[in-house]
Amino acid sequence: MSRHFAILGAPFNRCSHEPSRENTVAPLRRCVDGSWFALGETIAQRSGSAGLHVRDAGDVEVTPDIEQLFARGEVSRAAQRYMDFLQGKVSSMLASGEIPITLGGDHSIAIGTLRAVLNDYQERRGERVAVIWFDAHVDLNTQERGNLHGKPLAVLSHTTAMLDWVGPRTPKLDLANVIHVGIRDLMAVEKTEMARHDMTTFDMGRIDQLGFERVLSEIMVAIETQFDRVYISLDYDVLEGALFRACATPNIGGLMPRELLHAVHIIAKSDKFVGGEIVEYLPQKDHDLASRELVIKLVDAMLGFRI
Ligand SMILES: [Mn+2]
Repeated sequence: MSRHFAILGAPFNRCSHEPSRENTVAPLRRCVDGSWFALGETIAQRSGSAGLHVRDAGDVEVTPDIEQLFARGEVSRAAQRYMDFLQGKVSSMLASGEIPITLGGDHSIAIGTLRAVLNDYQERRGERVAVIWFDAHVDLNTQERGNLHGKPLAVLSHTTAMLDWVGPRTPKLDLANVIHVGIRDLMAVEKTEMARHDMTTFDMGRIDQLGFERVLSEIMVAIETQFDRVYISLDYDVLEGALFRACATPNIGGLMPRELLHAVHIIAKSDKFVGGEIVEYLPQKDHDLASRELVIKLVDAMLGFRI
């Protein structure tokens, strides 16, 4: 089976706990001193392997009119406008049969990418999409206050208090289709929501009890038996925060690179894999460049490679 991947940058970091105007994707694309890795080389190396096509689709930029909205303090409208652009870009990739791999950006960008995925697979084809959410947090803050990067699942599932984000034409993500992996930090309001919905959650305590391989095999059985498609939303902060601190919210007690690379590789090799994203990585905090190399390896794992 031939697979066509499109690598898309979504350097939107304006709705995080530590907002920034920096383009966090650009440094991944180019060679830097002190690191062997660059995204461009991975794309060139993998494209043309048997049946595999990979292209760099460039960035969805924060346009001057969005900047103007931010300057006027209209954060919600600015973010909605960006998500509309991003959704349009991902939709056109899906329409041409591509598998989008999006590099954030903070986790709010999942609103744009997943709306495109849900429109195409769930609304148009009537299929059930599993969303594997690797994260230290559940990102289900339903309150008006707080940063958008802590709310993508509240917005996508229409359980948010931010009603202007949800309209009759926005696809609704059923929280029963989300499998959380790596959770270890919850808000009270999120605990309430989790109790209300039938969610599958492998928090770090459960992962340590069961062992990671058993957790991964349970996830794969769920994908095989209950879903038509699978999408990966990967927040960098799922990683062990004592070592991997190149994000706004590092959190100790998380996954190690080997576990995460293994899981992403196994899931992305499934015929049901329709795309993924890696979010929240901040190159300006990545002093030894280890995280840069890991993020590029995670992209490679999404392309189906471990070596
Ligand atoms: Mn997140």
